[in-house]
Amino acid sequence: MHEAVDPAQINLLDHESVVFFTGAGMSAESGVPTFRGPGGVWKTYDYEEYACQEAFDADPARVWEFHNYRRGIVAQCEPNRGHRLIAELEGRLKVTVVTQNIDGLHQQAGSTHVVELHGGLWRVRCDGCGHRQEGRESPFEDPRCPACGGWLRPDIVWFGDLLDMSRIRAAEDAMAECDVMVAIGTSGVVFPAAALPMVAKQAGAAMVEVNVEPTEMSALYDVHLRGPAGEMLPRLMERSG
Ligand code: BJW
Ligand code: ZN
Repeated sequence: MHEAVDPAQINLLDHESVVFFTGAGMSAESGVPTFRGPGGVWKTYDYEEYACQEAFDADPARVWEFHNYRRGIVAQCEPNRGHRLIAELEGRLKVTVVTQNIDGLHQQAGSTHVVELHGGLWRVRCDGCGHRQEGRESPFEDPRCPACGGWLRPDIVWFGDLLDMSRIRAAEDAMAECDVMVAIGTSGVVFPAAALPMVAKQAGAAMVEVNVEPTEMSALYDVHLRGPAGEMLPRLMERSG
């Protein structure tokens, strides 16, 4: 059962369960570049050359160079105030983080229920033999599979890759059961991830969008907090008296 929520009075602490659906804007205040907009990754790098299986098959070293550049950036980044507030909420209500980010900063901040829809920057896999490994080497110097000698690829969901079905299900279940769904720092243009919040909406959750600007998905939300995540998130936890 979902209670009716007055958008002006929304306070996460009055609810039992919340899903945070996060995108690149969540980590912007940590120094991780977003994908779209000014300074975005796709402004400098064409994803067709760096973030799809065809690009990797054509020139794995080039694609690895790009991912090593990103490892180098993320290795220097720390969770920000927003990541920490979300992690701290776990002690007070049921919190699930459904993230499109690959930087691992939610987990680093202490969140324990994190669904990584688009994989993880620190994991690699061999599609030849199924070998998987994890580690924070930066750069990752020798992307050859220790088991079969084939190329290891980043365990990231590139364009055209299928998302892991068990992760989609976990995300849908959390969305269907939550009282409040808070989308933070996502442009809402990449599918199927962008469709997941609709599950929460249909199930009657209160819908909150935190973003520095309106997005393709803004109409889905009841409450819009316009500003950086680290500044807006505390407002969702303030006691009004
Ligand atoms: C702040 C802030 C602050 C800033 N505080 N806010 C339906 C229609 C058309 C196409 C498709 C479709 N369904 C599927 C597709 C194809 C494609 C797709 O969606 N394309 C669209 C672009 C149109 N999808 C796929 O290919 C997916 N696979 C799939 O569907 O398989 C089946 C299939 C196979 C073959 C053909 C067709 C279908 C896989 C998608 C994988 C996405 N992967 C990436 C990159 C991984 C590589 C890497 O990282 O190296 O994941 S793309 C990139 O975008 C990354 C992100 O997770 C994802 C989402 O971006 P996000 O997080 O929203 O970031 P931004 O930059 O877009 O937005 C940042 C936001 O933050 C902005 O709104 C700012 O305002 C805000 N902000 N600072 C708060 N401080
Ligand atoms: Zn292998």
